[in-house]
Amino acid sequence: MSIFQHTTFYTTVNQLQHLPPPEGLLEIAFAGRSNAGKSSAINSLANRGRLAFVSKTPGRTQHINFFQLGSGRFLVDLPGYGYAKVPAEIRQHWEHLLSTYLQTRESLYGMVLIMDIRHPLTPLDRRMLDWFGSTGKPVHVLLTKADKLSRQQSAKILKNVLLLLCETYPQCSIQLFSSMTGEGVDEAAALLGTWLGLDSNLIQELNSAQSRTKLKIKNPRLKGNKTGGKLP
Ligand SMILES: Nc1nc2c(ncn2[C@@H]2O[C@H](COP(=O)(O)OP(=O)(O)OP(=O)(O)O)[C@@H](O)[C@H]2O)c(=O)[nH]1
Ligand SMILES: [Mg+2]
Repeated sequence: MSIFQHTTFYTTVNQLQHLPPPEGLLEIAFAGRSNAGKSSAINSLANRGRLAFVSKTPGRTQHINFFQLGSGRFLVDLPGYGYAKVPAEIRQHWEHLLSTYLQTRESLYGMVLIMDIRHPLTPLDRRMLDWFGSTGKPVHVLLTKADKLSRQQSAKILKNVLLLLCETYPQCSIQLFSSMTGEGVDEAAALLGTWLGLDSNLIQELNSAQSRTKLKIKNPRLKGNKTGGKLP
């Protein structure tokens, strides 16, 4: 079972002042070019088809979306960058939102940078690494859509990108990933689990808290709920 199995949608934010207060929270942000596969990666980690909104049309995630795991831990889906058809005004707003969030958010533990394996390390990806690199926080790169290339091609790109990253961003790690085939999902989940301090005891706690909630929802007529079907 995925350790992110019980992730649920929490909130969506389009203004810095609406971010949840950071005290006591721990977050991992998913950044990357529009259409690279950020929302799909969150869904794969949570082992859920439709948690984060996925679309063939680039630019679909336009807000900062928070998905909660429980115990103040969150996966955060960021708006994609590099989508040419976005009006300049909105693009500037996103840039400000993203750069400020990535550089100043106290509860942000690390960033998952999603790159389509066929277009790795674009100038905007490097800019993102520059913004975030200054924080000294860890970055984990997922080379997504690995299913689109042969094993040999994927391995070659992985090696090249790793070499380039090592030179400039020593706090980076990298792996192959595919939301389509599930390649690399367990590996990524294990690393991100350690970032969030999800040891086996805590995972068990989160799972049983979730089962209790499910039980409540499945039995709306349980003691204390006289109105029946209406859920909290
Ligand atoms: N073949 C393949 N397709 C993928 C993979 N991951 C995502 N896709 C497809 O790529 C498209 C974009 O995926 P999203 O997850 O919506 O991408 P995003 O980065 O969240 O995009 P924005 O929200 O626009 O920034 C969708 O059609 C997905 O089905 C993958 O690993 N393999
Ligand atoms: Mg998205």
